[in-house]
Amino acid sequence: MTAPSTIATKFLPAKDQLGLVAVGFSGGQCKSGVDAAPSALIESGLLADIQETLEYTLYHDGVVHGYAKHLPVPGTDLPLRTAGAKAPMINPIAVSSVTHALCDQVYEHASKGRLVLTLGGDHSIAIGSVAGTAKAIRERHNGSEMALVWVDAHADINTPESSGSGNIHGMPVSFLTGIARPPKENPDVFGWIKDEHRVNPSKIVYIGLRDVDIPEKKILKDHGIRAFSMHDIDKHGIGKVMDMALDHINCGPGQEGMPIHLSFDVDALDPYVAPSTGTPVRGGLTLREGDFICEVIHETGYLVAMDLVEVNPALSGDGPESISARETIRAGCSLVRCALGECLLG
Ligand SMILES: [Mn+2]
Repeated sequence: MTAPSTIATKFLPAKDQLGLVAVGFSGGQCKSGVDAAPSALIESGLLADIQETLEYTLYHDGVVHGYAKHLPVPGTDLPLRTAGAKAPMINPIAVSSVTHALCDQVYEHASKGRLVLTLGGDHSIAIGSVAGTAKAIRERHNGSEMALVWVDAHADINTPESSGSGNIHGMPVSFLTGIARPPKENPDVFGWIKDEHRVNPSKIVYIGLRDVDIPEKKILKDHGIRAFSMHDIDKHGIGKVMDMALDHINCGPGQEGMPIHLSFDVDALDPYVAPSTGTPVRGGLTLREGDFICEVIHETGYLVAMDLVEVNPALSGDGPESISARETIRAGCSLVRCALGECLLG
């Protein structure tokens, strides 16, 4: 048992108003099943915990969105080969239009001062959720930027040109920062992203990286983006890494603080605790390290939005599918509860 959080929020008018968007979308990558995650998370009792134990007022339309009316006619969303690309973008029109619709949904909650929880879906959906939060924060706080904490095994910062797979779930950070622009070959693809939706690369911090493509390493270096890999966590411990991460985004003790969007890919956790995910990488975060990241972000009082993505109940890792999925869903629910204020004592 736990009680509602006692942490005061700095960038939200009330600390107990939560908007939820459930996104059943898998088009940013090629494995089916990740679209079933929101239902699985909800069926396991996540919303009851949020409302009854953590005492949030929940704003949710009761729908796991499939975005049927936003999807292109089957057979028309052809792979988009951009000049110099190794691989064509897969499902470019679908991902662009679904993330645009999600941006509007998240904005709707965030503009009313609600904390927004987006349950994915694959990580391409963060293009919509982060964009919607960033726009609302700018409007509500006199043009203020927000910080983006990206917890992931991967950097997800390929451009359409650098990507080896063409899967857009490996590109969201490049579109959100403007490092990637709408492709000349079809400017409608992510043409809806404007400056008001974007995140400043200097306000991004990565945690948990361990599978970063060579072109992505160059992008991170060229743009001076702060990243804490598993090596850093091994060296300093997760406590010190979180101190350094918050310091970088001006959210440490004595600093002014800024709104934080937490985008948590369940594959940041070690496959031992979260096996049911599309691109597992060994050597990841323990469950406690993942929960700790979420607890620390909650304790700042600056959290304005969270994504939980890439839970895929249809994938089994090395174990029986049902057990793997159940453990991964449990881990995902724990991360969300910690970010929303669950603590071990009190
Ligand atoms: Mn990711």
